[in-house]
Amino acid sequence: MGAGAEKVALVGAPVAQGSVTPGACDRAPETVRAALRRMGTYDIETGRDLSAGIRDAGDLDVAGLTLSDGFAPIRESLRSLVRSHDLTIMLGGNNAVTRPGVHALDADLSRIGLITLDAHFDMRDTAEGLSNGNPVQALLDDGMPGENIAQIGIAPFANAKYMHDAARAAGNRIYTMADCRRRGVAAVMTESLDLLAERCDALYIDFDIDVIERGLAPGAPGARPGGMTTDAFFRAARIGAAHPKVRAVDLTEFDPALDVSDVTALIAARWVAEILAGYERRES
Ligand SMILES: [Mn+2]
Repeated sequence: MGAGAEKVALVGAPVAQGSVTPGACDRAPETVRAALRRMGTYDIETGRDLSAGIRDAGDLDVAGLTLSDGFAPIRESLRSLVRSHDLTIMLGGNNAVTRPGVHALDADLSRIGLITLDAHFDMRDTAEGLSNGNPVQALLDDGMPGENIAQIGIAPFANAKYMHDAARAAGNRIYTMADCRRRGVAAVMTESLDLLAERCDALYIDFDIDVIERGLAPGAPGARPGGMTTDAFFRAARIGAAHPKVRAVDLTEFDPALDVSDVTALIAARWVAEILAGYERRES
């Protein structure tokens, strides 16, 4: 996409190990890059061409590693990108990449905020081992305060009660999909950013693509009917990336092997464009 100063970094984290349902999320970065080549740069909403350059740092060499062994390499690589860029975009990979991604912002998690757009709490019991089903629980175990976490788009009949109880007990701010529909995703996103920015020095946003309505995102194996519209997902991306405290974002759980007619690949590519458009709002 656009040329210019490289204030935004992009990196692939092709992690498929540790998925509760095995799949091919490790193919997402290459698939999203191919879809990005089909995207224009002119944003008719703003009348501007995207001008922020992206430094593509390639893919991390983590595909063959367990989640435990991949933790430090992802954290360290992300950390160096975060230090040298205003905003770093990580393409998963499954949702397990979010834990090392958050750690990359600061060793002290007490001043880091996390917003998830996800149908799931991702709070499966970590005693059963790390998986793409428990990065949020793992972060709480790591010492992240629940008050620093906002979870947007949680779906009914897709999470166990013990996860809901644990999220509430930890102090996570929870917005169900019904909350999103009633209030609008944009309002919920803005409220989450404002609340977390008050308590935190830097913010991380995890966009699990399974928050989107399943009928609209066939390449999201965890998606369910009744999910977020694609339009709302894009709007949330643009609003999130515009916030100056947001230092890293990820897109997870896209399995290209399940995609139909490149629908989900094109959602992921448009998400990258929306992140850039949001980032450019910071400067104007
Ligand atoms: Mn997830």
